[in-house]
Parts: sequence; C-alpha cells; structure tokens
Amino acid sequence: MNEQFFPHITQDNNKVALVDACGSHTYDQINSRIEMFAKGLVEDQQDLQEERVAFLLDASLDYVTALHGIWRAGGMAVPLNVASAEAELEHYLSSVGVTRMIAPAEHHGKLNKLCRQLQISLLTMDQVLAQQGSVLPSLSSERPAMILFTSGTTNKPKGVVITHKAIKAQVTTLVDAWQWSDDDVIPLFLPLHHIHGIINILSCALWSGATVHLMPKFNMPDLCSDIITDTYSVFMAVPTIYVKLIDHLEGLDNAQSQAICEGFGRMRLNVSGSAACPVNVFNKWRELTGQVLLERYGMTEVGMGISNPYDGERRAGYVGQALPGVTVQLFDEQDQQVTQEQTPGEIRMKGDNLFREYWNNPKATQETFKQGWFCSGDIAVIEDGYIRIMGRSSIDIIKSGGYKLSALEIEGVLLTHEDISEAAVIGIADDTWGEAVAAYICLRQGAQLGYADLKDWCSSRMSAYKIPKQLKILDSLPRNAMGKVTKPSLK
Ligand code: MLC
Ligand code: AMP
Repeated sequence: MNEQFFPHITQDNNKVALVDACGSHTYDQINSRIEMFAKGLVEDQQDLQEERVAFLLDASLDYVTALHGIWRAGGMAVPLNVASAEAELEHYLSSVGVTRMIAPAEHHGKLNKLCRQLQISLLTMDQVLAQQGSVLPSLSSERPAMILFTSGTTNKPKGVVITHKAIKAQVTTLVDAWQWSDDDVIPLFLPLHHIHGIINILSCALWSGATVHLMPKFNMPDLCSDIITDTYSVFMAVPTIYVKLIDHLEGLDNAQSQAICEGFGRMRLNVSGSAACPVNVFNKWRELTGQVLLERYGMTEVGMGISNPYDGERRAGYVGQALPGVTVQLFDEQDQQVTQEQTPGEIRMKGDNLFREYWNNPKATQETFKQGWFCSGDIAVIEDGYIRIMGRSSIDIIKSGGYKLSALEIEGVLLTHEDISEAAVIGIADDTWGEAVAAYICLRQGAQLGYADLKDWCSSRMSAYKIPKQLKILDSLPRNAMGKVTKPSLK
C-alpha cells in the first residue's frame, strides 16, 4: 500500500507536520484529510488507474492533501506552477492528458475556458472532499505517482514520469545521508512543481516525522525573523537565495546582521543545490554564519544523485560523491567510461531513484538512456575523489535562479511576435541568477521594439522567470555555413 511509503503520516502521530497560513496541522489531521480527499477522488471506482490529476495550489495543507490524496487513490499527481502563463498551462494539461484539475475557486474564472476546451473537470478541494468513496486501492510500488515537467533541448517541456518506488528511493537516500529526524523543522519557500521543493524538502521532512513551514513565496523579512528565533534546524535553497541573503545581510546594521547570521549558525544543516554554488558564495556564507554549505547535485529525472558528505569535508566548488543507491559514472564522447581523474565526461546514472520515462515520448526516453545509463547532459570531472560540474553539453539549456529553461522554448514564443523575424536566446553569466536569459533578435523592416515593450508582451505568454533580462537587436544573427545560429559567438 502506498501509505507505507510515508510511515509518519499513516501512524498515529499528533506531532505538527505542517504550518501554513491557516495554522498548524498534525500528522493525524493531514492523514484523515488525505484519506477523505483520496476517497472523494476515487468515489465508486476503487482505483484511479493512473488518471492524471493536476493541481494549481499554493504551498499549503491543500497542496499536501492533493499530492498524497492522488497518490493514495492510484492517480498520477501533476503539480503545476501557480504562476504559469495560459499557453504554458495548456501545454502541461494537454500533453499528459489531464482529466481533472484542482484549483481554488478564485482561479476558476480564468481557468474555465481552458478546462472546457480540454475537457478537464475543474474542481475545488472542497468539492472533492465532499464526494463519497469507501475503498482505496492497494498499489504496487512500480506504479507511476507523479509527472513533473522539465525543459530540455526541445522547445516544449517534457513530462517526467516518476514511480512510487523512485520517490521512496530518492527520499530515503536523503533522509539517511543528511540525517533527517522528527526533531527537524524546515522552511519551504521554493516552488512546489519541482523536486527541490517536493522531494528534498517536503517529502524528506514528512517521511521523517519533521515539521515543514509552508510559504507561498520567498519573503526575506519573515524568513529572517524566524531565523533569529531558532524556528528551523535545516535550511535548503538554491544559490540565488544565498546570494540574496548575503546582499540583505550586508545591507543591515551590525547587530541585526549578527543576530540573523548567528541564527543560521545554530542550525544543523544548510544545503545548496539546483545550480552551481559559486565558490565566493560558499566562502562568504561560511564567513558570515559559520555554516559550511552542503552542496549537492540532482535532476528532475533522478532526484539527488551526488552530494557532499554530511560528516566529512564539504568542498567548495564540488558536488561531492555519488549518494548511496545511486551509481554515477562519467563517459566520454565515444561512450567509453572515463576511468581517470581530471578527465571530463558526461555524468550518467543508474539506480532505483531514476524516473520511468518521458510521458508519451518513447523517442526522447530512448535517446536519454545509453546501455541502461541515464545521460544527464552535464559534464564533470573527478578531482581528489570529489566531482566538479564543469557545464552542460547543450548551450540551449539555461539555469536561472535554479529554474531550468529551454532557450528554444523562449525563442519559439519570441518568434510569434509580429515584429520579430529572427531570435536567438542564450544564458549569460549573472551574479544573482547564475545565468540570466538574454535575447538577440532581428526586427522586421521598419519595426521598432524596446525592452519594456518586449517584457510586457512576454508577461502574458511565459512565466515571469523565463522573460529575457536583456535584449539586443541585431541586423542579422551570426550563422555558420549550414545556416545554424552560432550561439557561442553571441556569448
Ligand atoms: C524570479 N525572477 C527570476 C527568477 N525568479 N528571474 C530569473 N530567474 C529566476 N529564477 C524575477 C521575476 O520575474 C521578477 O522580475 C523578479 O525576479 C522578482 O520576482 P520574485 O518572484 O519576487 O523573486 P524571488 O521570490 O526573489 O524569486 C527568486 C527565487 C525563485 C530564487 C526564490 O526564482 C525560485 O524559487 N527559484 C528556485 C526554482 C527551483 O526550485 N528550482 C529547482 C528545480 S529542480 P521583475 O522583472 O518582474 O521584477 C532541480 C533539481 C535539483 O533543479 O537539483 O534541485
Ligand atoms: P532540473 O532539470 O530542473 O531538475 O535541473 C537539473 C539540472 O540542474 C542538472 O542537470 C544540472 O545542470 C543542474 N544542477 C543541479 N544541481 C547542481 C549543482 N549543485 N551544481 C551545478 N548544477 C546543478
């Protein structure tokens, strides 16, 4: 049974599991609500049979109820970005064949048309909770549990199918490696449509019987007051958050800054991941707070694969070693295993933590596995036993503030602008975002386009974090003899 996967939720437990805008919720309370929700979804069917049920919910008790409720009912949970543009939502919902969507009543107005068009039944939490059902299915761990979207070298995000078994492997590996316990308390302000928030924070905490403070957004002043009062024992964030924290601390007076730094210093663990943590950020964080950041490396398709040690040296600029249960190997361009240190190769992985497939996309699934190894597209070297990420094999993938973005997807949208005749998007180095999206465009004859107009135009067509931060207008894009844009020359 799926319940066994999260023992603290199903056992009698009156400890606080979640704190959200409505108050505190114990494990017992969330368990009853999850069960009621799951039965409401199932009604008299007994098993959702892998139905894709999407939800657009802020970080809250409702979100956790929907996620676990869909799991228990035998469905596939499709958590969506609450800030998606309509065209993005249309792609997510239609590409994986969602049939029901849960969203708060206040969003139904803007979702009605799209859901009608895609024949999706749009529901509130309360509507599902009010429905009756009596039996929940017994699930094999091989059953798919969740679909998350990831950008790649294609122009539309792909649905990554993750099984119950993979979720369990991803979570239990981290719980052991980072020594989670039921005494832990962690803030969760990262988005809940990606594994950093869903697996590393929410699921590891709930698996361990710990407490999660759910916040719909990163809020610097609120977070800092909680840090001063020792609310949390563990902190996990993307490097951009550490950059923003460092900037904030440096702008405060000494006493305020010291109180916050000491608060961070008293925690048992600070983790950085989802993008490279610059060495200067690692060093500055240690200087300010005394915390040696634990940097780890992961991916939507694998969960966490590589981590610096909990006990032992955490090395700046390195992601550490393979996590227990994950086999990591570097391969050269001829698909030969790299056996020597200092020689770069692509990171490939194996293990129970791996995803099952890209939804309805056997070609992409097949291309990403070679001889049973999942090919990450990330290039790394091993130096003195520690893995260092050197970059990615594709220039078309951009990591901005921890979000993975597809240059081709953004170009595709820009090219629908009536004044744009050519577009090339790249990521450029940026102190805050790691990489920032830069757009190089050519305009149709006689057209004019300023940055503010482009930003405004983009805002209804893509999530805000994908909107180019820089715009350069060129007469023509640099191309090679084959007519392909030479993006490295734009960099
Ligand atoms: C926000 N903005 C961004 C951005 N986030 N721009 C580029 N890249 C981003 N990531 C822009 C907004 O569009 C807005 O622009 C301005 O910044 C302020 O927006 P905000 O929402 O108030 O910003 P903030 O709350 O500070 O958000 C920053 C952030 C967020 C770091 C909290 O980006 C974030 O949650 N990132 C984490 C994403 C994540 O979880 N990735 C993990 C993927 S899983 P303007 O112009 O309107 O002011 C994975 C695997 C693994 O990678 O290993 O974990
Ligand atoms: P996503 O597809 O959003 O899950 O992003 C996964 C990608 O994030 C990986 O393929 C890496 O490129 C990148 N990534 C995650 N953690 C790190 C890290 N610690 N250092 C460098 N890159 C990272």
